[in-house]
Amino acid sequence: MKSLGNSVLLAAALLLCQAVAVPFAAQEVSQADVESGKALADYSKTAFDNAMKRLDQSDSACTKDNVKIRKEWRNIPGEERIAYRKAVECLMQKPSVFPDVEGAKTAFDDFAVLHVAFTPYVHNSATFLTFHRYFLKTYEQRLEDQCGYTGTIPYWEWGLDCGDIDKSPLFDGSETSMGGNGEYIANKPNPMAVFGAKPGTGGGCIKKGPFSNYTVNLGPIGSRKPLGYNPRCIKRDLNSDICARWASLANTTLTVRDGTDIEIFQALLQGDFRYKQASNLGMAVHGGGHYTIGGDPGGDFYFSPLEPGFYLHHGQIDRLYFVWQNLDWENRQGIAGTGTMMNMPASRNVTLDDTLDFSPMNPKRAVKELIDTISGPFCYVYE
Ligand SMILES: *[C@@H]1O[C@H](CO)[C@@H](O)[C@H](O)[C@H]1NC(C)=O
Ligand SMILES: *[C@@H]1O[C@H](CO)[C@@H](O)[C@H](O)[C@H]1NC(C)=O
Ligand SMILES: *[C@@H]1O[C@H](CO)[C@@H](O)[C@H](O)[C@H]1NC(C)=O
Ligand SMILES: [Cu+2]
Repeated sequence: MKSLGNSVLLAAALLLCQAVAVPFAAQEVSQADVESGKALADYSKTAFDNAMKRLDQSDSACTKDNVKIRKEWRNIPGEERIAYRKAVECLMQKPSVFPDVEGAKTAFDDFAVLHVAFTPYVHNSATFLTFHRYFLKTYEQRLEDQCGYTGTIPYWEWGLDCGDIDKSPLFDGSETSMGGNGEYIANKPNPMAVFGAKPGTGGGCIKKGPFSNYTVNLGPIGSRKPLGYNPRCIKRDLNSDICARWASLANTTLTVRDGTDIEIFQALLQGDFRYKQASNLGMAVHGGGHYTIGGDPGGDFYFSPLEPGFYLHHGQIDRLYFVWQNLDWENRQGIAGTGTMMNMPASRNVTLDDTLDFSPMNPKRAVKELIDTISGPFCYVYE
């Protein structure tokens, strides 16, 4: 129960905060701290602390005691990484909920079906961040409910691996990784040459270690029947050049720092060339992370959720959204944009009351329920 006295105190506290708060954009960071990742780590820490403070003050079911903490892959002990990988392998053995989709054989495949249906509406549009946030949550829930997984979805700080992606703890092929590179293929097509990128160091099937026995069932988008049953090996084409030029620590830091509002932030993340601030970013960090993995289905705009690394890459996108929001929570709960990719075909602005319908995989949710990671269907923060 709130007394008048408390309200007055609260008002005084708010006034005090306003008096001392420095507008976020005015904070200076040195070039050295941008490049080393220190500035990003500082943003991350501040956002975490701010979210925890909000948890202290909130009366929702999500509390400091039950909030889940999503972590970077290399900050997770080896046995927990193996548990995560095994839960994903388990999901690949569970039945699909889409009996009418010929190529959907497993509960893992279902995520591609969902993503493909939404792809033209949830990239370079108002719901890019909220859709993928709910998508990851749905995946995490499946791992828990169907495979007894007790951890959280990890994320992948791309910039830590741009020096040599083949040695990444995420993709080094060891038991504690999400599988290694594909076999080296010389003279393969290089779709990212349009961005000036060098070819990757793999390109063929993953021949040994985790996921070498995984069969990709659906896609690719260019096939005669993308949702048909098209079994094949998983291919990867790890690419340090793409990582260093589009997904470095500096690239990531500046995306967070220079995102003055949601419209610009999401444009910077995706290299949305309709905005002058993003017009020189090429594929930007979102594309950079995707094409650092590359291959099939990793490099497929529609079917990339069939690449197990997808969820760690998008974990990072969601983490950056969390960090950006919680650096200035009061001003960062909005959305911007329309309901179609690059507004083609032209459509109306999406509102917070519009919904994303994940049925039969998860209930329909209003966009406004998907803004905050510590309320509504969510209860997690990023460390
Ligand atoms: C892949 O399957 C073969 C044959 O069933 C098996 O011998 C091998 O250990 C499996 N490899 C992995 C990494 O699971
Ligand atoms: C990404 O960062 C690197 C340095 O880490 C820089 O050379 C490159 O220009 C940046 N790329 C973009 C698109 O800003
Ligand atoms: C749609 O949103 C943009 C800003 O994101 C705004 O400038 C424009 O006026 C809005 N259009 C309508 C019809 O509300
Ligand atoms: Cu997507």
